[in-house]
Amino acid sequence: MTSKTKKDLLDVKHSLEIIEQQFETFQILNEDGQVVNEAAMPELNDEQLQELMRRMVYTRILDQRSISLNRQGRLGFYAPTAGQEASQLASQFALEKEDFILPGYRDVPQIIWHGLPLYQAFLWSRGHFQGGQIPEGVNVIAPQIIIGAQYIQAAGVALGMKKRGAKSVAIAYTGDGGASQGDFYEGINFAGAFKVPAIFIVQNNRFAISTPVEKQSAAKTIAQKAVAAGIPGIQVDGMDPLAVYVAVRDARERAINGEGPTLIETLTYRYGPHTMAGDDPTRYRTSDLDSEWEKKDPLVRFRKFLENKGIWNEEMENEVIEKAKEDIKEAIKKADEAPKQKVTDLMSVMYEEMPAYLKEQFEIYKEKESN
Ligand SMILES: Cc1ncc(C[n+]2csc(CCOP(=O)(O)OP(=O)(O)O)c2C)c(N)n1
Ligand SMILES: [Mg+2]
Repeated sequence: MTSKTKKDLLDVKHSLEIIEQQFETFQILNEDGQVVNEAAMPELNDEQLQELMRRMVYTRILDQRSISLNRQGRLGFYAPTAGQEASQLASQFALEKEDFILPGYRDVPQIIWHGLPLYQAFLWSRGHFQGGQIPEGVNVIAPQIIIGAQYIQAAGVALGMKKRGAKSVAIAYTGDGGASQGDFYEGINFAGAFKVPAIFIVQNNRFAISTPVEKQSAAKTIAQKAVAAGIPGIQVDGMDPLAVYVAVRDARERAINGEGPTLIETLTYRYGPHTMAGDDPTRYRTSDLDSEWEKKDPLVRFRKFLENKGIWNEEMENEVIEKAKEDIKEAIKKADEAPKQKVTDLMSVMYEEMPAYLKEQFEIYKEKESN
């Protein structure tokens, strides 16, 4: 037996380095749309691959239209999504309808593709209560504004699923900034301890508003934070839809098989501002960094991949673009038709049983509103 010297035992820096080296970025499609990891290719047929592309193209248009609707004053809160399509849509694509999504404010596309009608997403943006009334059978909650809070809620939802013996998962999304929050650690720790079927996604778009990820944490990767919780963690090329899909599909399988939660860090980038509330990305990002990431664009690389396979062309893409524009026009019209929101609406949808002090106020507002 070789006995370790005191120096070896205390070489904690080396131990950290060994852990960090384990977290290499998982990729299947490179920037040119070439398969660089054949062994990891998912079993998706042509129709499924086309559907994933359709969703990404559609969502890019939705982003462009939402920005312009916001500028016209026809939408309220909006957090741009362009650049993050692979990270958002390929992860949702790996889910089943019975899975439950707990999104952050930038994750509206995932809940739309999980079944939330578009006009309700627009109403949510306007702060209208009907935007938060999720239809029966659509397993999502309204996007969380409190950074990281949905991680704790996801651990709870997943615990509920486990207790019921359901074959489904809870999936929560946050950002790199979210991974610096207490709720992040509590959520993954609890989920690990109770071995619940949860998937925790961190979309690392390199910035929490203006704060670069290097200033948020000394950790080399966010994926390695899984080690402290005793759960698997993986860092994925978040601009590669196939890699994101496989990572989430695998995590889902483990969760369903009773093997507990997974933390997935997707390396991605938001092309636009943090939100439409007025931040100016040129104050905290260089144009060099922007163009470095634009070269990794998920739509460009997936389009190349599909075109090389002969299953995508300009006509198909234009069809999706037209459909998106039409849907958006209709949805915004429907959102406009929603009744003007009253204070009493907010009160009556909040509680099943209204507390006495609110009942009093409710009567006062009802009186006011009837005038
Ligand atoms: C608990 C809490 N603290 C601060 C804020 C203000 N805030 C809103 S967005 C944001 C940055 C979050 O960045 P990140 O998690 O990286 O997500 P991204 O916006 O990049 O998708 C902050 C600090 C908040 N909403 N909640
Ligand atoms: Mg971020």
